[in-house]
Amino acid sequence: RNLSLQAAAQQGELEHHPFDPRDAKLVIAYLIVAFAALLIGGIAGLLQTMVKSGSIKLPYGMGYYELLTAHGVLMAIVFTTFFIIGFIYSGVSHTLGGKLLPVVSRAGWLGFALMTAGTALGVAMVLTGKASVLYTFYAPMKASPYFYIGLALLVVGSWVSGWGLFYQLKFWKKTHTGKISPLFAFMGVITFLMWQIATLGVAAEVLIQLIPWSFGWVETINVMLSRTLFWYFGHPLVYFWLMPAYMCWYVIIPKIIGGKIYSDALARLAFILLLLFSIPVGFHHQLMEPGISPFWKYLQVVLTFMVVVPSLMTAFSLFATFELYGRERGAKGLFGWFSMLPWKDVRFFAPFMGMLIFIPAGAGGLINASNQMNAVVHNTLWVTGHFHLTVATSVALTFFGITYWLIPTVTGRVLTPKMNKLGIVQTILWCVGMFLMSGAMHLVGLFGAPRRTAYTTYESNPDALSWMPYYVFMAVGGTVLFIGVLLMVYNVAALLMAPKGETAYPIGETMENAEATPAYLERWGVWISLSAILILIAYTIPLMDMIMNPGAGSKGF
Ligand code: HAS
Ligand code: HEM
Ligand code: CU
Repeated sequence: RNLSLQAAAQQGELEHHPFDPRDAKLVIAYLIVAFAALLIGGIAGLLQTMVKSGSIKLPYGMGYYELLTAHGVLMAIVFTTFFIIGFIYSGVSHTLGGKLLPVVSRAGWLGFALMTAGTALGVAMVLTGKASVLYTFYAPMKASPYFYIGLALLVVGSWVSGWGLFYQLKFWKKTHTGKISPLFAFMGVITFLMWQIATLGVAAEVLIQLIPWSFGWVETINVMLSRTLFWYFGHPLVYFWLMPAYMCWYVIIPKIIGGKIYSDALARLAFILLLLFSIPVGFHHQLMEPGISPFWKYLQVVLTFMVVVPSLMTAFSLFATFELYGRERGAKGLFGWFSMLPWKDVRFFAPFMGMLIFIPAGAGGLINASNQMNAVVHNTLWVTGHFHLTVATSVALTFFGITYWLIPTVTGRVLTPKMNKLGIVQTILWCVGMFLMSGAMHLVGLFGAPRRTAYTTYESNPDALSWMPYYVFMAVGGTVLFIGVLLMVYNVAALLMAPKGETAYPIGETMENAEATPAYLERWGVWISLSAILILIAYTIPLMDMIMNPGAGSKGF
C-alpha cells in the first residue's frame, strides 16, 4: 500500500511536467521513420494482394519476392522496432526522472543513426533486386552481403538504444534506493533485456554464417543451424512487438479510461514470465523440419504453451480493470460495464479493437503450436492470416492508438476532436480491411493455398482455381487497409502540426487496495539466470547435434 501511495504521489508530481523538448526530438525522429516504413510497406502490401488475385502485373521487371521482402522487412522489422524504441524512450524519460540523462540521449541518437543507416542499406539492396530473400532470409537463398550488413547495423543500433534504457534505470535506482521502479520503466527494460538475449541468435547467424558465405569466403552453409539460430530469435521477435502493446494495455489504457491498474505485481509477473518463456520456443516454427528430434520439438511446444499463460493473465487483468471501472460508475449485470467504456475516444478505441482481435489471433496461435494441426496449416496462407491479426492488427492498432496522445504529449500539442474522429474512422477501416483480408487468408489457407506465392493457377488445377475468390477478397481487404495506411500517415502529419497546448503523459495508477509489489520481482540476476537456464535446456543438445553433424552443407542460390 505504501508503495502504491508513493507511486501515486510521484505520478501527481510528474503529470504537470512538460515533456523535455530535447527528448521530444529523439522520440519524433523514431516515429517518423516508423511511419515512413508503414507507408512504403503498405504500398508493397497492396501490390501483393493485386498480384495474387491476378488484377495486375508488376511493372519495370519488378519481382514479387522483391516486393514481399520489402513488405516483411519494412512492416515487421522497421515500423515496429523504430516505433517501439521511440515509445519506450518517451515513457522512460517521463517516469524515470522527467528527462533522459545526457549519455542516454546520446545512446538513443547513436542507436537511431545506426538503425537508420542499416535500414537504408538493407532496403536499397531489396529494392534493387539484390536481396529477394524475404524477411526471414532463410539460407540457402543468398542475398548481397550488404543486405546482411544492413540488418546487423539495425540490430546493433537497437542494442545501443537498449543499453541507454538500462543505464537510465540503473541511475534512477541509485538515486532512489529501496524504491521499486515505475511499472512502465520496468516493463520497458524487460522488453529490451529479452531483445538483447534473443538477438544474440540472429547476430551469430548473420556474422558467423551468412556474411562470410555471401562474400564467398566459405562455399557452403549449414542450413539447419542457420534456421535454428533464426527462430531462436524469430519467436521472441514477435513478443518484442507484443510487449510494448501490453505496456499500453496495462499502464496507459487504465489512465485513459479514468480507471486503475488492477495489480502492479501481476503485471510485473506477467512480464517476467514473458522474459522466461519467450525465447526457448523457436522450434514451434520448425515443427515440420526433419532435422530436429521429436523430443526437443515436444519440449519447446510445452514451453510454448507456458508462454500463453502471461497472455491469459493479461486478458484477466484487463477485464478486471474494465469491469471495476464500470461498476464504480454504477454498471449492473454481468456485462453492464461494457457500455460504460469511452468508445468515442480513439486513444481507447484503437487499442481496444487490438485487444478484441487478439482473442481470435491468439487462438489461431494455439492451433499453430499444436503439432498435428501445424501439419495442416504450416506454410499456408492461414499463417499469414494469423500474423496479420497479431502483429498487423493487435500490435499495429495499439501503436496507432498510442500515436494519438504520444505526439501531442511530447510536442506540446493537443488532439483535436476532428483528429479524434479521423482516428476512429482509421481504426474502423483497419478492422474492416483486416477482417476481409485476414479472414480470407485463414479460410483459403485451410484449403491448402500456400503463402509466399505470386499469381498462379497451377495450369488450371481446379484446387488452385477455387482459391481465386478468396484472393479477390484479400485484394478488396488490402485496398481498404491501404486507405487506412494513407489516413494514418495523414493523421501523423496532422498531429505533428496540431494546435499548441498541454497534454499529460497518461500513466495509470494502481488500485488503492492493491497488494504492495514484492521486491523480488526486481531481482534481475535471478530472472536473467533462470532465462539462461531454460534456453540452455531447450537448445544445447539440438544445437550441438546440428554443429557436430552438419551434413554436406548447401551452396547458395
Ligand atoms: Fe504466432 C507464426 C504460435 C502469438 C506473430 N506468429 C507466427 C508468425 C508471426 C507470428 C509473424 O506455434 C509467422 C512467422 C513466419 O513468417 O513464418 N503465436 C503462436 C502462439 C501465440 C502466438 C501459441 N504470434 C503471436 C503474436 C505475434 C505472432 C503475439 C505477433 C505480435 N505463431 C505460432 C506458431 C507459428 C506462428 C506455432 C508457426 C506457424 C507455422 O507453421 O509457420 C500465443 O502467444 C498467443 C497467446 C494469446 C492469447 C490471447 C489472449 C488475449 C488477450 C486479449 C484480451 C482482450 C480483452 C478485451 C481484455 C491466448 C490478452 C476483451 C473485451 C471484450 C468485451 C471481449
Ligand atoms: C505478408 C498484405 C500490413 C506484416 C503479406 C502478404 C500480403 C500482405 C498479401 C502475403 C503475401 C504472400 O504470402 O504471398 C498486407 C496489406 C497490408 C499489410 C495489404 C496493409 C496495407 C502489414 C503490417 C504488418 C505486415 C502492418 C506488420 C506490422 C507482414 C509480414 C508478411 C506479410 C511479416 C510475411 C512476409 C513473408 O512471408 O516473407 N502482407 N499486409 N503486414 N505481411 Fe502484410
Ligand atoms: Cu512463434
